[in-house]
Amino acid sequence: MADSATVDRLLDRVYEYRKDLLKLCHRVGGLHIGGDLSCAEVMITLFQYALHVRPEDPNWEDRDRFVLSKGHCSAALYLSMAQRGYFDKQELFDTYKNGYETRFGNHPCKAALPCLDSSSGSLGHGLPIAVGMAAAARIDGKSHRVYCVMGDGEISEGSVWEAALAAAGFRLGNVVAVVDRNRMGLDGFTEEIMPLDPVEDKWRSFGWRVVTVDGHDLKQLVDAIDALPPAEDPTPTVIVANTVKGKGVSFMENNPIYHHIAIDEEQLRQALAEVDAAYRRQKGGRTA
Ligand SMILES: Cc1ncc(C[n+]2csc(CCOP(=O)(O)OP(=O)(O)O)c2C)c(N)n1
Repeated sequence: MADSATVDRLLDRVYEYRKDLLKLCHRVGGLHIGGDLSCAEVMITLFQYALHVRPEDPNWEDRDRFVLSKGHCSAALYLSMAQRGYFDKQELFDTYKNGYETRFGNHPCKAALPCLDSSSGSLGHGLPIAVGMAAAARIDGKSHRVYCVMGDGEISEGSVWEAALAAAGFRLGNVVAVVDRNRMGLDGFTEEIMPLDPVEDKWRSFGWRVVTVDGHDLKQLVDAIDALPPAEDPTPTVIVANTVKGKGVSFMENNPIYHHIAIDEEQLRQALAEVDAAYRRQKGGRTA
């Protein structure tokens, strides 16, 4: 069971993440802000609680692996990694570019940033990569886990389901997938574009263990991590995290315009004020 000190620590990290994300979006002239905001609690729980890694030794061979399959949300990854100590946040703010000229491009590139476990950006490839890593761990007799975060629009890619089949078929309980179930893709709602419900039944029928959580509830996320079976288990796990695209900023929530966009000074001010107020409410609620 998640203890309140852990949840409180993660809450502070999520607050910092949301503020940094909004400032970065304003500064660099556009991010995939909606999907970066929806996966905030998922990313912070993974990077601040779940992942056994050594940022000072990023190639440590027994580390857990992490693949951000929804690679368009690179800012989510960079900010989570900066908080964990992989690199300096200031460098990210100074050099992030919509391109590949820096270590911090708008899709993660391992050639530019070797501390990543994988490049990503072309949707539908992250889970196949993660399954390959997990199969390699089995062959090498290693007991680390491989985590993979996907978008829900993304899972309409056929390659996701080939990988799902393989993970169960090869008995890879060392795979933990998280679906950021914000119910939106690039320009609309998943259930109108390519219906996924009942999404849990689909994963179950592919032989996966399925856990459904409120993806903005840190306690539920921590409990889901704590309840993972040992990596040696034969059954892969998927955590379906029900989230809201644009979470935390009223004018962004469930609004397809905010899939990828820049924000001006006034929008930044309003967004930061809302994030601030929500944080104070949550903190007050926790200490009352
Ligand atoms: C193979 C592929 N097709 C199309 C795109 C363009 N694209 C970028 S983001 C996106 C929508 C993704 O939706 P979802 O997976 O739900 O991500 P989220 O809503 O969490 O941002 C699309 C279609 C892509 N990156 N890769």
